[in-house]
Amino acid sequence: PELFENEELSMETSALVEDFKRYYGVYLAQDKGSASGHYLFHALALTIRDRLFSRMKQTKHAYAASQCKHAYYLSMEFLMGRAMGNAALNLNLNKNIAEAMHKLGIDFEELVQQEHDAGLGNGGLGRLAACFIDSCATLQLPVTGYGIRYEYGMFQQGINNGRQIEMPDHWLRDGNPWELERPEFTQRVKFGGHTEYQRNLDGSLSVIWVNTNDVLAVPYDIPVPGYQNGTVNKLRLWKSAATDEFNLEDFNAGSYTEAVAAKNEAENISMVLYPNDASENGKELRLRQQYFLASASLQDILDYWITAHGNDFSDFANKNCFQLNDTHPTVAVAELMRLLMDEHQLDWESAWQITSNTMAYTNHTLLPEALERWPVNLFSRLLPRILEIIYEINARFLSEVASHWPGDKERLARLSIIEEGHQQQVRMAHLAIVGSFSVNGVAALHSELLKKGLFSDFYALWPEKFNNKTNGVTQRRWMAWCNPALSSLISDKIGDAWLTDLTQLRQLEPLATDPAFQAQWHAAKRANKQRLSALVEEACGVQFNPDALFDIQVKRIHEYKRQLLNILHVIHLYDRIKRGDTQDMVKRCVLFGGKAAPGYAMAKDIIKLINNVANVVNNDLDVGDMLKVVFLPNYQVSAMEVICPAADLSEQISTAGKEASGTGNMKFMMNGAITIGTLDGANIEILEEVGDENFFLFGLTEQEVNDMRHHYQPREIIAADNDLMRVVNLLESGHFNQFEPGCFDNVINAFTSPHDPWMTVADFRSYIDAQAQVDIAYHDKKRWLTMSILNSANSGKFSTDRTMTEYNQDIWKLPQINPSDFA
Ligand code: DL6
Repeated sequence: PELFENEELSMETSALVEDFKRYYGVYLAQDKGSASGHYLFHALALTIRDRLFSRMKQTKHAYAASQCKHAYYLSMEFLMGRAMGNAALNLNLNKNIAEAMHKLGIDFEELVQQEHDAGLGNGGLGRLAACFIDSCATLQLPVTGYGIRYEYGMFQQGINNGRQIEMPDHWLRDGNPWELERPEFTQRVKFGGHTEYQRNLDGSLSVIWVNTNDVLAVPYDIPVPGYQNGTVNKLRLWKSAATDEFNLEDFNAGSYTEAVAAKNEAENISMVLYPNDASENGKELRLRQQYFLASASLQDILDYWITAHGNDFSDFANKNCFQLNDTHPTVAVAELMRLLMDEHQLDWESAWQITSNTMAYTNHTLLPEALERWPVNLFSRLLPRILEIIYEINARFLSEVASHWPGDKERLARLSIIEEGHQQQVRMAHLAIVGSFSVNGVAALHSELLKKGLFSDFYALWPEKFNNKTNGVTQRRWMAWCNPALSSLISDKIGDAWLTDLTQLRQLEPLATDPAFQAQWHAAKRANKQRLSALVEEACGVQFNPDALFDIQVKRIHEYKRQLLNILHVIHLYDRIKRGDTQDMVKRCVLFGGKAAPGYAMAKDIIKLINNVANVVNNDLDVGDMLKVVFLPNYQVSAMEVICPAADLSEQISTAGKEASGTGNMKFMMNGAITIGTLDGANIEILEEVGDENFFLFGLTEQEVNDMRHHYQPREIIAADNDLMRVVNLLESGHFNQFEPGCFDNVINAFTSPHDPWMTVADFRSYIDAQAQVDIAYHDKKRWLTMSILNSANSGKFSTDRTMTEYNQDIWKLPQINPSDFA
């Protein structure tokens, strides 16, 4: 229905209305009366998309006209979430769209909810990539993202009898209105076969890689809008496809169907995202995906170069830079060498000069189980030419090491790209460091630990390569879009410059104790808590009281992140309530969310434990609303958009030295949650920014963790701590698993073992004490509100605008390009 017929609409709004009607009625062929959410969403998405693509074209022309340097962010994951709200905000069309939809009797906010999350990532690393490209577009930096267009993203998580179940996420089933297929830029990626020498006309030898099984890489472009600045950058995602060449032998032998079926192998490459965030799984398909991404992207970039410069690569390294998001795309080092030498006839030295001056590597983890190694025999079967090049890179590198440390055989073995052993392996991190001019960690502590520990030999050799780039998040999505209540309050007080300069939030500091401002802050927070309560009630059937403390831990489920420590605290609170010891205790609603890797049994047991404890606590009449606990299923980007604005307490409780940075910690801080955390990852920098009195610090330091490891006796600690003893007794008595005896034995054995790497028991007492301090602080509403405002006010450092500015100043060195200067 066209309501408000007489209302005067702006030109922009009228144009939106007209475009929407055309898409809905003509392109999608829908009738007025049959409004379905699906078609309404698509009609609006296409309307917005037109505006994105026209700016994307202008941006591309500006980059081409300026002949500027360009950076490429190569990542196996881009965890984009939903696009519509962000696009509307960044195009400055929020109000117009809401008006246009209102005119048509449609609720814009409801339409936004129709969108399926683009879950092309596991967690922090993938979401970081999404925040990075948002900030690059906002800073008007010529940066393109390259990734894989997985048919199935991160699995959908269900909970059945307390246990995680995984369901496929066919996010493309209803179509993706934000992408544009670009078949004209299709690339060919080689696999298998063998290499041969070929004599050139000038008598020199070159290598050819023959008899390969090729796969096509078809690009799909997704617009990445900057914040209200006319720039729209590009994310190019590759889909794999079979070549049309049938295996002729099969075909002629009458095996037509087998020949056609071979298509599957090609199409499988981009079929599914591997759902492991902190462990490598060594599957051949994963290596195929990595090479597919690296090869297709580099060929695309070289084609673009050649269009403008022919085969003259002399200026290539001055005009291009590749940022490798962890080791996942690191095979790009060898692939660029191959393309330059085998396809474009450069000699080794020239190709190496270019490669080692254009590649930059970011490390995201110290966990040994996440460090990628590939068996040499797999490489030799799948990528024989690439293995030859890696061997040559290694030989030259080791001779440099040998001249630096003459006679030091052990160091040679430690540094080698090839790990010896009963099965030789390619160490991808070593390839990345050798091939890159920059190596960075993602928080100050993490970068220090890389230099001191994991990469200390490399640091001794090339100290100048190492640097730190503390992570961030984009405040456009993680405040402006997801927390309109707080954002408009802030903008009313200090203006809206914080949207592109988050340090402006510091102006809130003097207001932190202002009673009127505190009241408004509280009202915004409470409305957000009500919104989250509705979500929790719908998903879990549990009522959260918006006046209770919202205590939240959402992130991947992993032992090092210690959801276990949190649930032990919950059991402790439950035990206190049952004993009538509720002095100084505040009402708490504890929310957990996150996915476990499907093969990670312990993480899945921890989910089960959380659900069983929740079940007991929530149904105990003695507990009432003193304590509520939920495990929110299927945690994803769009869920975090409701969760982080509503949090009071942010749980960042990893074992010190294990969390590289964390980025959820930053989202919570920005939105006024107070952190309870260890001295780990970026928590340390959060603490520095906000000060001791506005942070609940607990736990061993990284050094203390390592010292204690040698004489760790958790059973003795338990015996000496009455509260902990009671918690463990409750667990061991089967109180939370009366009908499933023994089902938590593995969990109990793990955290009570002297070999527990995560040292949960060691930090229990200081965690419980810090939580008691939380209760005291929350009792004092004014104090809590002051802390909350100061957290937000001091979160300026944690914008990816700052992070990207640092990458650009220290690594990429790109100019800022404003498309309107080239119009
Ligand atoms: O840098 C982004 C993110 C960090 O914030 C997390 O602390 C870290 O655990 C995560 N790393 C991974 C590991 N993946 N690999 N390899 O996801 O990166």
